[in-house]
Amino acid sequence: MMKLFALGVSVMLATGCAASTDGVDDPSADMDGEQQDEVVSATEPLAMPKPILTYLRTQDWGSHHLQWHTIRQWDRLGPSDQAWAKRQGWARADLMEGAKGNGLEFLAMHRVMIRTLTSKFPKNAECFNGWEKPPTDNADKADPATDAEAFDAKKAAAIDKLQNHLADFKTDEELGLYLETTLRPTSADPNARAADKSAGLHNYLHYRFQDAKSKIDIGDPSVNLQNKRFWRLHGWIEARWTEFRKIKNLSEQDPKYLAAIKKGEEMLAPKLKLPGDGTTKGLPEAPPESLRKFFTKDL
Ligand SMILES: [Cu+2]
Repeated sequence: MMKLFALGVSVMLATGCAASTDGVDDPSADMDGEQQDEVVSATEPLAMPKPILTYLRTQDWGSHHLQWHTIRQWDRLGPSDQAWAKRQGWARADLMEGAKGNGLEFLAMHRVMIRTLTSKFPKNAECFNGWEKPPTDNADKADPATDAEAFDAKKAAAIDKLQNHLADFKTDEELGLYLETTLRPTSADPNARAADKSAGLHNYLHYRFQDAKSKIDIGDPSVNLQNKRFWRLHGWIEARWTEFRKIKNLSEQDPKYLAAIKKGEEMLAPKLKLPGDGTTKGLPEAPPESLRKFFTKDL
């Protein structure tokens, strides 16, 4: 235990995306959780700074994030996963992943998370800057892939499009869906896919870096918010969206945009009364493995 503590202190002294004490204002936070954050900090090289881990845990963002994704996969879930979700008090979302409207909500929800965390933890703002460009080399020094196969050529073309041809997209929605997922569900087929195989870079990158050995696996929505690589990916997406809106001269006062941001904010507000004894203990039942292994190759 002493060792873990010492490690925690040495990490605390660093700045930037290393660690900070911003936002630590609740000395009564429960010890179990605190210890859990210390273990993650000390054993996971990609862990976000500890105050952020503590914030994510006490606000139960992991459960919210799992819920966000799960209820948008509803029509594709098997009966036992649906039953589990219902027992957590969850219900099918109006828009499934890949349906028209889900692209903007995907961008907006992640924007709300990034803006919330950077305003609460300004000294760690650089944790959310994101990649200049997603790494495509399997042996990348900072972000080696867990996938043995070389980077998919169609997804590499998507990176070029997103880095250099953003103006080709017409709307936030088109950009969001293209980035997020290959799913394009129809009423007849919840598993229908986009004809354009360069779509879905986001899900592909989650898949490519997933790591079953990690406690903060980027492939597991219930824990991946604790992972720096998650924010490298989503920081990059965020920057691409910002650039797109700049190129198109789109205002943050646009009602459709504002409504999407508001919806994201409402989702994150800790207003959900979770079954059990409050908002900080997570879900009443641990999520099944099938929902924690979320991302597929999506080619
Ligand atoms: Cu993601």
